[in-house]
Formats: sequence, C-alpha cells, structure tokens
Amino acid sequence: MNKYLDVKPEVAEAIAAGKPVVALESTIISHGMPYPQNAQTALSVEQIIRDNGAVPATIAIIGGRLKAGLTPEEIEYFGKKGPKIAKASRRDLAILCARGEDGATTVTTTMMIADMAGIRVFATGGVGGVHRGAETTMDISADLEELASTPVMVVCAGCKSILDLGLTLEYLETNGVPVIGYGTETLPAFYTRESPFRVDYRMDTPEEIAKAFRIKNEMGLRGGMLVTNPIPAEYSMDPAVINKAIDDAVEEARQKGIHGKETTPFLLARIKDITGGDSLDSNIQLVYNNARLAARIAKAYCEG
Ligand code: PSU
Ligand code: MN
Repeated sequence: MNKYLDVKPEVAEAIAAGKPVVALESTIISHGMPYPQNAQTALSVEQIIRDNGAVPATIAIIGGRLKAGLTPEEIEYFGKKGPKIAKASRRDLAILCARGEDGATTVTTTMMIADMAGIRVFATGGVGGVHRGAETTMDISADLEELASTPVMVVCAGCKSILDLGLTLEYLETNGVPVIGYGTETLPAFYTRESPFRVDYRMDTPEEIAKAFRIKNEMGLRGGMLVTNPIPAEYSMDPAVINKAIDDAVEEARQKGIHGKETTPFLLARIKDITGGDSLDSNIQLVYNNARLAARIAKAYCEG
C-alpha cells in the first residue's frame, strides 16, 4: 500500500472482500457547487451508492494525506471551506503532500488515488476536456491524459459545451479511450440529453459495460473508459437557455483573461449565476443519476 494513502476502514474491507466500491471526487464539492448544497449533495450521493449496493469512497487530500473515503464531518469541512481549498491536479499532488496541505481532487487526481486504492469505478458530474479556443490557448484538461493512462472507469453526464465537444472526442480517440453512451448513440451534453456528436458505442445495461471494462483490464490495456449517462429528461434544460448562458460565460472569461486552473471553476460559477440556480438543480440530479449507474456497474464488475 502507498504510504501516503489512507483508505477508510469500510472501504478497505469492501475492496479486500471483492465488494463493489464507487469513487467520488471532491472538486465538485469545493469548487463545483455552493455551500450548503455541495455538502448535502455529496452526502446524498454516498447514500444513493449504498442504496444501490456499493460502498462510496469520496476522495480528497487532507493535511497532506491522500484519502480514499471521507467521514461525513470531512465532507462538511470540504463543503464549507469551498474554493479556499486548492484544486489539486496531477502536478499538485506531491507538493500538497510535502506541505501537509488540503487538496480538492479533480477527475485526474481522483482517478489516480482510486487506482492506488484498487477502486475501479468512479462517478462524477462532468469531466474536463479540450476547451473552446484550445487551438490558441492550448487549454486541454489533464483529465484526458489520465483517462488515457489510468485504469479507472469514469461515469459522467457527457461534456458541457464550455468545452469543444468535437475536439474532446478527437483527443480521446487518439488516446484510445472508448466513449460509451448509456442507452444513447449521441454524446450527452451534461445539461441536455443530446449533442450533435456520436459516442463510440451504445450500451444498454450495466452488465454489458462491466464486461467490456473487465476484459480491457484483464488484457492489461492501460487507460480508462468514459461512460456518458444522459441527464434524466425531467431535469434536462432548454438548450437555447443553457447554451446562451455558456456562450456568455465563455466570452466573459476570455475578456477577463481567465486562464489555467481558474477557467473551469469560473465558467461553472458564472453559468450558475446567469441561469439563476436552475443549472444547479440539474447538476445535482445528474450526479445522482450517475451515482446510481456507477454503483450498478461496480456491482456487475465484482460479480462477473
Ligand atoms: N466539469 C464540470 N464540473 C466540474 C468539473 C468539470 O462540469 O466540477 C471539475 C472536475 O473536478 C474536473 C475539473 O476534473 O473541473 C477539470 O478542471 P480543468 O478543466 O481545469 O482540468
Ligand atoms: Mn485547463
């Protein structure tokens, strides 16, 4: 076991017994939603995973220790401290540990720590990708590199159009990451069920997804899989409303010269402000939906 890693006893026991575990990220708590909805959502997501037969492991860095599994008090602490906690990507991990600091794990670092702990399935809302304008800014999320190299499946609601969806798919294709649509042939766009892009494969059951992922791992192929799960129809947003909010937020970020690790949190916060909180409700519901699916895939993965 990695000496910088603490696995919560309940999580360690489940892993040792071959029982299903689902990893969850902490940047969505500290940077993705406001308090108190962030902490409430994180706790509800853990409950949904339990209700669907798996053990949740929310991942974070606390006092320089990598944590696989948080207590409810630690989740509350992350929610309250919010963006004051450093957003931790791959480059930050060793430095935060050396300094004994806290870090909110992105998709990248959650995949890394899940892999260290032996957790194979991870549920979140949205992943990072190739940003609009990346042909000049070169802003490409480290999440894509991690999907290319680390054997953890990420269940998300597709890509927000703060990203260039077409370029994100090209990048994933180059790096050999399969993009699966759960019950859909088109790539979901987070707040909406559809986009003009196609996924690589449609799969209709958790068992089918688990089987393909198991074979990939047994073959020793590096990298993960991206499962895209459309937001439930009753919570999906009007594409005209949400796309206008996203376009305005992207333009504002460009004018203000926002860049680097600030870009994604800035855009997410602005979209929420512009849509008056409607997008937050949708965001919460799609995370619940992904947690349910991830728990069912993790169960099928362990039983297979
Ligand atoms: N996209 C979302 N919600 C999020 C994030 C992205 O719709 O909360 C967070 C995730 O933690 C993701 C990170 O891993 O932002 C990507 O940041 P960047 O684009 O700086 O790599
Ligand atoms: Mn970036």
